[in-house]
Amino acid sequence: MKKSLGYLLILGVAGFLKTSSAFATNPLIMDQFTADPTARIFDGKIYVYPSHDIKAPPEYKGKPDWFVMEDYHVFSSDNLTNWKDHGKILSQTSVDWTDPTAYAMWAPDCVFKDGKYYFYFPAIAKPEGKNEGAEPKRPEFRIGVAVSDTPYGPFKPLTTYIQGVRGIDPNVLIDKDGTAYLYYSQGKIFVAKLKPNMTEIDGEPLTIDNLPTKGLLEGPFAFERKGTYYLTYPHVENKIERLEYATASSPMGPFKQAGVILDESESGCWTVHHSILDWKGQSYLFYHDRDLSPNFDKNRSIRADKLFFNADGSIQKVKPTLRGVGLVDAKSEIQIDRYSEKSAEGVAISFIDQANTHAGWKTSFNAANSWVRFNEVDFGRGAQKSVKVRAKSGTSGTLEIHLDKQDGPLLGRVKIDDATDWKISSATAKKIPKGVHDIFVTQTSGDAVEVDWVSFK
Ligand code: FUB
Repeated sequence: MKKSLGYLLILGVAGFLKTSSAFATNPLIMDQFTADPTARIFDGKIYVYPSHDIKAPPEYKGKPDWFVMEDYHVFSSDNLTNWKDHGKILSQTSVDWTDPTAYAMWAPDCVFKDGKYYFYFPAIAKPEGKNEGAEPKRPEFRIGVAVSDTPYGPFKPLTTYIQGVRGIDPNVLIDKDGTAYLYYSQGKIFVAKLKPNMTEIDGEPLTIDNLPTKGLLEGPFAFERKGTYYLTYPHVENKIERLEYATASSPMGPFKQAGVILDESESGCWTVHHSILDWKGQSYLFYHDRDLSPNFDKNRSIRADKLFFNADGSIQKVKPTLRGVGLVDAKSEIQIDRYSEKSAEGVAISFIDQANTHAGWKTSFNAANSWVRFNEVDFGRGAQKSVKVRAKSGTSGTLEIHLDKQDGPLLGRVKIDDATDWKISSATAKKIPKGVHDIFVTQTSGDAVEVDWVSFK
C-alpha cells in the first residue's frame, strides 16, 4: 500500500485541505490512530466521531502502556469510500473542567437537536473539584458537552460537566417524541433522561438491569428500529470484549439480552467499541481493532462492515473483513492486501514498512496459482486501457487479473521483471467491463511476487 510520489504530493495538498489518508477498506483511516467510532448522518453525509489514540508524548505522566488521548477529530464521507478529516474539534486543553494532563478524552458521541450539534465526551475532571465540592477524593471521569452550529465544529465546550453523571462512553438516543436519553457506563450501564437543553439530566440516572453481571460492560450504543429499542454494548464474556445486545420496548427498559453482534477479535484487541448506522438501505457496524498496531492494542483503528437484521428484528453476527464497505474506483490504487478472499496457500500479507505501519501492507504471492479476490471494484463506463501493478520480484513473475471469477475473462496479464525495488509494470487491458465487479489477481508463473497495488488506467 506504499504510495507513489504523485500520490504523496496529492496527499500533501489534501492534508492542507484536511482530507485524510483514508480508504474504502479497513481500517478506514490510515494516517492516525482512531477508536470508538460513533457514526451519524447529518445533512446527507456520514460523520464519524472517533476517539484519537496517540503514542505517549514525553510529558505524559499517566499509567504506562495505557490509553493516551488528548483530542478529537471528526471525519465525513458521502460514499463510505472517501473520508475527509475535518481536523481537531476539541482538545483536553480547551475545556475548563478537564485535567489538561490526563490524556483521557475517551469515546464520544454527537447528536443534532433544534438546530445545534451536541458533542458528548468523557474526560477526567480537574482534581481541584471546581464544579462539585472543594475536595474530590480521586480523579474521576465526567461527561461534558460541547455545542456547535455544524457537525464539524467549531465546538464550544460548556464550562462544566453534566452534573449527577460519573462515567465514560456517553451515547445519546433521541426518541421519536423528541425526548433525549443519555446512556453511559461505569462498570455497569446507566441511562438518564436529558432535559430539553441537552446539557442536564432530568432526574436520577437508572442502572440498566438484566445485563451480564460478570465481566466488564461499557460503550453503550442505543437505537430504535421498528418500535424496538436496541442497547448494544461491549462485554467481556471470556477474556476480551465482544459486542452484544439487548432489546426493550422503551428506551429505559426493561431490556432483555438478545445475543452477540461481533465475536472477540482474532487479533486479540482487548477493547471493541462501536456504533450502528443505516445508510441508503444498508446497516453498517462501525468498530475498531488494532490493525496499525498489532503489538499494542491501545493504538487502535476504526473499521466498518455490513450488518444485517433478520425478519424478526434479531441481529446477525457481523463478519469482520479487511475489504470493508466502500466501492473502490478501478482507476485508484487498489489495495489488494485488503482482499475479500484468498487461496488457502501461497498468499501472505505484511506491512510494507514495519517501522511505519501507516504506509500500509503488501501482498506476497509465494506459489504458482495463489490468488486473492477483491470485491466491488467500480469500472464506471469501462474505458480503462491498461492495467498497472506496483510490485517487486526476486527474478520475475507473472500476474493475471481476471473478472468476477478466478477463471473469468482475462483483463490483463502483467509480467513483473526482476526488480529488487518497487516498480510499476503495466500491460494492455482487455474486456474491461462497465460497472461494479470483483477482480481476481493470480500469480500464474515465475518467482514469488510482492504487490503493493493494482490499478486500471
Ligand atoms: O477508548 C478508551 C476506552 O476503551 C473507551 O472509552 C472504551 O469503550 C474502550 O473502547
